[in-house]
Amino acid sequence: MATKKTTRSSSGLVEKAAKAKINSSLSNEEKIKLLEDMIRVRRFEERSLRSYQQGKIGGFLHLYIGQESVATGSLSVLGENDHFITAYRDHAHALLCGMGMNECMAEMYGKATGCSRGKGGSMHFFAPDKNYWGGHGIVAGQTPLGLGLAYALKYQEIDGCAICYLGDGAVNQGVFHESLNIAALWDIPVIFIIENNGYSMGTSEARSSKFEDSLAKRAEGYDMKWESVEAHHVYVVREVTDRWVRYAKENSKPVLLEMKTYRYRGHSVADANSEKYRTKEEIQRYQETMDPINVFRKTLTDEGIIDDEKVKEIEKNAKEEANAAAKFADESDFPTVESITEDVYWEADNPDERKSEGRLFFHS
Ligand SMILES: Cc1ncc(C[n+]2csc(CCOP(=O)(O)OP(=O)(O)O)c2C)c(N)n1
Ligand SMILES: [Mg+2]
Repeated sequence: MATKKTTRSSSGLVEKAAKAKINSSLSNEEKIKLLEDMIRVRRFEERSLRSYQQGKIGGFLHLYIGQESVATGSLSVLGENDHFITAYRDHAHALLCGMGMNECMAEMYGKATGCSRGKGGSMHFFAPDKNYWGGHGIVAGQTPLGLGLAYALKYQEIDGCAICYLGDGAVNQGVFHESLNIAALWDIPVIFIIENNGYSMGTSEARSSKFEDSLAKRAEGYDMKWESVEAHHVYVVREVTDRWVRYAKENSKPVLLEMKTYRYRGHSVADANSEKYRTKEEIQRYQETMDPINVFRKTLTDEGIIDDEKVKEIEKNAKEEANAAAKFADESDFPTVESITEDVYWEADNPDERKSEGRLFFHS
């Protein structure tokens, strides 16, 4: 059975997406909120970069700057029974599902007030109460977990789906293909979204992946639907995600989507070569013509919904909120040495309910 869905490029795409009900039904306030969401994410990350440079944040810091339309658009169409999971480039997803800047910034500072009590850092933001299952450092490690989230929903006969985000570099991992196979074989309502920013760690998509037309086309080998889009405009991301979320839920089927996007910064802030494996001009071209915030700001200006004054106000609030979060993180305490084994194993925290045998820690 043919399951092909062709790659769609940007011409006419935005106009069509704007007319789709999921977007045309938005109020002016809701549209402004989408812009505000993207600006908040960017200002938060810029502030975290400053803290990193000041030596306040250790470990890794992978910035999402340039990709904001993808998480903002796709998460904005999810319902209360829909769950999601991503890799280590996880800050945007956290803020967009309602996590606060304070708990996120404090996590990066390694403080006890952080969302993972300072034990996870930038790559391990979690909020299961908001259906956000992290924040994972092993490339493609989140793909069988995303599959499992959707499996659990199906098993419990809950009308929901799971979105599993992954990078373009993750598509060559064996476990991703195992996940696609089971998802298709067992009709699991999981939507894999490849956030294709063109690069993995120090190498380009073209140098590391063999594909024809689109990375998502690999879904055909699993008799699975797929679609590939230019994802710089938040309306496009919303239209595509909404359509496939409905398909996944109504038919209990998996989907593989590719959202073409771009990251301005290095792979992590430790990547000193981010202008060596690509040209400065390439980065500049994206910033000037496809920046998700500028692109959407222009749309809202053309629609007569927003003016410079309002944007200034949003920018100011976002910066102040991010600065306040850095202050909060700075003033918070580090976790105590005694708490080092807490929040690692559920059974260690709940010894009376423990059912397994053996040692939970090497030295206990
Ligand atoms: C299994 C595994 N192999 C290698 C690494 C090192 N590593 C971290 S990120 C990365 C590149 C992934 O790139 P991509 O999937 O495109 O995601 P992006 O960083 O662009 O968001 C690599 C190789 C890892 N974390 N896990
Ligand atoms: Mg990538």
